[in-house]
Amino acid sequence: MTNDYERTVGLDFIRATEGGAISCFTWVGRGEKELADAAASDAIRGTFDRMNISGEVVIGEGIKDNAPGLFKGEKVGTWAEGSPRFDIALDPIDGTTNLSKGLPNAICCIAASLCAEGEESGLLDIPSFYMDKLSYGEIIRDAFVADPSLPLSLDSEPAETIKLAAKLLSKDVTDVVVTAMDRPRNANIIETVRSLGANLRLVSDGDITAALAPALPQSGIDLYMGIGGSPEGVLSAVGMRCLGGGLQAKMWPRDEEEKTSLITEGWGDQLDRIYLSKDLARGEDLLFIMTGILESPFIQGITIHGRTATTHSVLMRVRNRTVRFVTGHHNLDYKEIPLRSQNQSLQ
Ligand code: VTB
Repeated sequence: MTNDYERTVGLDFIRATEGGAISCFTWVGRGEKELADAAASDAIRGTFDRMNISGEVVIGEGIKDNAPGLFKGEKVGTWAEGSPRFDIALDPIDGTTNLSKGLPNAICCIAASLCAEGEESGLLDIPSFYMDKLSYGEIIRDAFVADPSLPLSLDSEPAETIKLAAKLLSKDVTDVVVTAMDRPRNANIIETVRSLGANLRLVSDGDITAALAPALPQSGIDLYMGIGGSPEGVLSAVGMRCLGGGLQAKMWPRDEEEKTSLITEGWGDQLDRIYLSKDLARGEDLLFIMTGILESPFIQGITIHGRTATTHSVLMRVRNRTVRFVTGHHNLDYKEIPLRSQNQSLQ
C-alpha cells in the first residue's frame, strides 16, 4: 500500500491554522494589521518547522509586497529525507482589515497540494491581482455541468444568472441571497441584485468565506459574485472542489498597465478564459484547511472563556470530499504554540 500522506498530515495542518488564528487573536480590534499578520505567520512557520514535509509556498505574499506573511518560494517543513513534497497556498489572515477593526469575518487558511518533484502543481498561481468570481452550491453546479450553455457563467448578464439561480433553487428571485465584496468595482452586481429585489449581503473584506458560503446550505447564501483577490480565488477553488459546489473565475486586470504586463508575461491568451475550480485547483491530491478567527456565515470565530480558547476549523480533501469540522478547546495555561521567532533551532 502506498503512503497516503494527505490522510496523516491533516491534523498537523489544522494545528498550523489553529496556531495562526489563536496567535493573532490578541490583535483583534487594535488597528494593527501588520502585527496581526506577523503573529499568525510566526505561528504557521513555527508549526511547519515541526512538520515532516518538504513544503514550498507557491501562493503567498510576493516578496515585493513587504508584508509580514509567508512568501512565494519560501520553503516550509523539515525537508527531512523522504518527507512528502507539498506545494502550499496560504493566507495567514484573510480579512486582516476586519480583524484590525474587530469586524466579523476573518480566517486563517491553507491549501496544500501533494506533488512529486517535477510534477505540475495542483495550485495555479494566477498572476493578476484580482479575479472576477462567481460561486454557487451543488444544485446549481449540477445543472451547469449537465448543460454548460446555461446563462450561469461570468460571461452571462448577472441578472440572468440570479434569475436562473432562483429557478434552479425553486425560489422566488426576491428570496435569492447574493454576497459580494463592498467595493466600487462591484457596483454593477450590487445594483443588479437591488433592482431585482433579491437579497444582498455585502462583506467588507475576506472573500474566501464569502465564496465558499453558497456550498453550505446552512449559510443562507445562494451566490457569491464579484471581483476579489486572485490568491483568495485559488484557495476558494480548492475548498469548493471539496464541498461539491462550483466556482468560476476570470482574471480582472486593474488597468491598462496591468493588462499590458500580463500580456508581456505570456498570459494574453488567458485573459478571457473562465477558469473553473478544477482549473485553479488541479487534480485530486489537494487539502484545504481553515480556522475561523472572527465569525462568518461559513465558520465560527474564536471564543475565550476563562483560560480556554475554543477554535472551529475545517479540514477537507478533494480526493474523497470528506468535510471535517473540528472544534478545539485549548487550555491556554498548557498550550504551547510553536513560534518560529522563538525557536530558531527548529528551522
Ligand atoms: C479580498 C479579500 C481580502 O483583499 O480578496 C480583497 O478576501 C481584495 O480586494 O481579505 P481589495 O484590494 O479591494 O481589498 C482583502 O480584503 C485583503 O487581502
